[in-house]
Amino acid sequence: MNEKKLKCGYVALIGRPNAGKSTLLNYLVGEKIAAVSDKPQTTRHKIKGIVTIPDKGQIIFVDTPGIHKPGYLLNRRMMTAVQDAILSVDLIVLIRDASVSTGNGDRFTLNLVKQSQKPSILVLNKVDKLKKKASLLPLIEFYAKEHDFKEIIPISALKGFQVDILLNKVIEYLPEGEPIFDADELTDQPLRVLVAEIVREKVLQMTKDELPYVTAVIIDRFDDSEEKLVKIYCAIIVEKESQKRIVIGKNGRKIKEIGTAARLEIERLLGKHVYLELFVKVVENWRNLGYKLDEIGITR
Ligand SMILES: Nc1nc2c(ncn2[C@@H]2O[C@H](COP(=O)(O)OP(=O)(O)OP(=O)(O)O)[C@@H](O)[C@H]2O)c(=O)[nH]1
Ligand SMILES: [Mg+2]
Repeated sequence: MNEKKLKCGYVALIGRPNAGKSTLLNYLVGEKIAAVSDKPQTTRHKIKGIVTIPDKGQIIFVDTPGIHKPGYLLNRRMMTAVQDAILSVDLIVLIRDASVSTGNGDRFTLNLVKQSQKPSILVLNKVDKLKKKASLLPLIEFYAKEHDFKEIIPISALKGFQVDILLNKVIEYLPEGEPIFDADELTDQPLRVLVAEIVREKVLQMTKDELPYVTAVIIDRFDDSEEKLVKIYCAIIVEKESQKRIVIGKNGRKIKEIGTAARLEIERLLGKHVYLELFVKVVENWRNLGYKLDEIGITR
């Protein structure tokens, strides 16, 4: 018997805010498990996405918050999550938005990868946005000179372009091992967290300016005691009365819109009818309150 050994390992998805890490995670897993928005700093904690490939092995991807300069305690905890992920994985996938120019944040991010001394793959994302594919060349040259990446792979996480190539390369660099999770397990996120993140994503997608940064979501009650209907009571936290008014909107129109979009997605997730009650609560300065962050699930 000359059977090939199975591979299994952890892979961190790291990069600047908005690079497309969570979009890639969702594509890889084939389900929406991470919130995505066009606002930076969408992801606030580590999210595992599990991909099991029959006869080949299992890859546990760890989506992380986008790397930025932390101001509040919230942001410091987000950056601790990135460091934790880097330390605990077998392979790092650095995701770079190839449609924007290189800045100090990109250099800082690259340095984290270098310092980790872990094998790493560079993914150049959003190639669907590039008018000329040749514009990738200077970027490839820059990164190849800076660091010994195992692979440099252009992809589109949104369209799925070359994601299969990435997946095949990732598994090559993992250690041999038996799967850790069952093949039907897709994430480590409990249902309540998935639900809270759906609501937060809708707030992010449907509001602008400072709202995304100051919004958190807490599930106060999750009642699935009835066979066909799940009742969910959910608090949207903001920092000021003025922000509360924006989330509620004129005649409550905005919060109704957010609630409907969130409910439809939660119903798809749970496969049941959902009664979703949203209310907006002001908690001054919650981003600097350790106990609030613990309650929200951004622990350290
Ligand atoms: N055109 C295009 N847009 C993309 C692609 N990948 C992601 N996006 C968009 O980029 C934005 C940010 O995507 P996210 O997946 O939330 O980015 P992220 O890296 O997880 O961001 P943070 O969680 O804030 O660190 C969203 O509007 C996505 O739809 C891509 O391949 N092509
Ligand atoms: Mg994200």
